[in-house]
Amino acid sequence: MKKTTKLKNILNNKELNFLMEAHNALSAKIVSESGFEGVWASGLCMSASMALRDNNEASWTQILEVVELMSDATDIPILLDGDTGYGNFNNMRRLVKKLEQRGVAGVCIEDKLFPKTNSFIKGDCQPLADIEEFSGKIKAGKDTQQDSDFCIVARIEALIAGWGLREAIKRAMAYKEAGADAILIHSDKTQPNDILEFIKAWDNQLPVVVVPTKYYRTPTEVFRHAKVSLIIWANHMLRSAIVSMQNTARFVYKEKSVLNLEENIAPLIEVFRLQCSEELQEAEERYFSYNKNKNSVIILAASHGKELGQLTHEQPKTLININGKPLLNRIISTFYEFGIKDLTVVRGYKKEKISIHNIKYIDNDDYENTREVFSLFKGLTNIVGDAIISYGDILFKKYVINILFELDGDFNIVVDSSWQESLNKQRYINFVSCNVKYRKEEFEQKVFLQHIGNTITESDISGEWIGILKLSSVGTNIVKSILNELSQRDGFKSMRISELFNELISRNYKIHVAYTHGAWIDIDDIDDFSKISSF
Ligand code: SPV
Ligand code: MG
Repeated sequence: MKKTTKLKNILNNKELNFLMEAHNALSAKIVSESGFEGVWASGLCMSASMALRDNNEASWTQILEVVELMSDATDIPILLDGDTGYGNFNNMRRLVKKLEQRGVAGVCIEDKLFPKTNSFIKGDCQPLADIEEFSGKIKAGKDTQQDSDFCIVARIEALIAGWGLREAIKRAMAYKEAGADAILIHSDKTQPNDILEFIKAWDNQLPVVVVPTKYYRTPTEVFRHAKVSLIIWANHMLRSAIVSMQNTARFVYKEKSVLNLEENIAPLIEVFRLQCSEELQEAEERYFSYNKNKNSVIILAASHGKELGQLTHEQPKTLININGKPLLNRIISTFYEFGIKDLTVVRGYKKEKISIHNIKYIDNDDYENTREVFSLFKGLTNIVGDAIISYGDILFKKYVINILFELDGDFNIVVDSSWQESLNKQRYINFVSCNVKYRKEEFEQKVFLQHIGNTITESDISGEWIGILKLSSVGTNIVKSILNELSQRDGFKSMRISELFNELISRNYKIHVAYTHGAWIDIDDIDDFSKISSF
């Protein structure tokens, strides 16, 4: 049901109904959760919450922004205390238009002059609006509304201003004639007698709304019996918040600690609940691929990189400067772009030089006598789910990670089909042979690793492993248990990752391969720097 229809029903049904005051979206939500059928957006309380006076010191657009947020936060109708309509009939037209746009169900306007003063401050000195002028304002509002259920409540201040019952009835008749949906009859007396007299004389020609702020001792039954349509508790959320905040501030100021306060205030979890934080988390699962990426990354960066001579005297190879940015930072940035935040760097040589914020570190202090498998063994210690393992001395394009993600095996690697360039290099090259060589026409076929090493005959070479491996959580567990087993054997410290792959193959595990054609470089010697400009 539309909020406007709900408010119209509240005013017109035969029962006594209740609105509770709210002054911002949070209090409106709390009102709604407590079971109230509607919210009174109190002018007094909204301005007080801005530490402003109830004298139209807050601009009408500031009020509009508050009620818009209140409306966003709730499903129950909001009746805005629209003061005098913030001006003449023309201002009223604009107000109604804007309130409808923002999902506010109705507005109450009072027959005083702009700028108004709160009715409980020298109420009897306040001038009333001219009946004709105020009736025109009501009519202008009614003519403006697009939704026929939007309600305009006419508030009569005649009793407050000391003009008496006769004037109040006269005004009620005129406002009814102008199209008002209900009459709010206000009083600042501590007894409800004048209100009850009005109700009797008025005889429900339009629904009656009362605000028992001053005559609060009157039992609710009295109003029910008098056939009042709606009671507004006009300021009680704000007043209770004031006492609570004052107590908290005084207590903490005195104690210089929040220890003994904690159990008397809302837990943070309640704050998050009121903000619907959980809904955002669910939405992120649905819409935000950034958060779906649960991979951990291990970057193997323990090696010295002696081949680079001067460049690695003072820093590990992974920190060499590539176009103004250290190699390791470049690798990390690429993974960040995929939303992967859980990164572990295995450090070794000059480990103290590597300290990047938000990165986990594991140290392989035996880096002089060990190879990558040993670093991987250490790096995997705290990893439980999917993992990507990358060498710390390679530079690759984002595309490489994209194609790695397309593979869904337990063990997945990227192989460069343009391996010829590496053929005559003097260092160890991870040549691979696969079940299918890279050919565009066989794009669809699944590719698996058959063997990896630097002794494969040229005609059998399918490409070169680029130093990136992706494990599923199952794959992670398998690698961890195999490494545990192998760590007991001699030669474990000098084991290469290529040997680990061959071990997996010998145990009948399938290593899935994605081909790239370039898009990476291995920083192994000074020559490699010549290719860097393309990255
Ligand atoms: C308000 O809540 O702002 C009201 C009611 O207008 S009263 O303060 O009683 O005027
Ligand atoms: Mg008010």
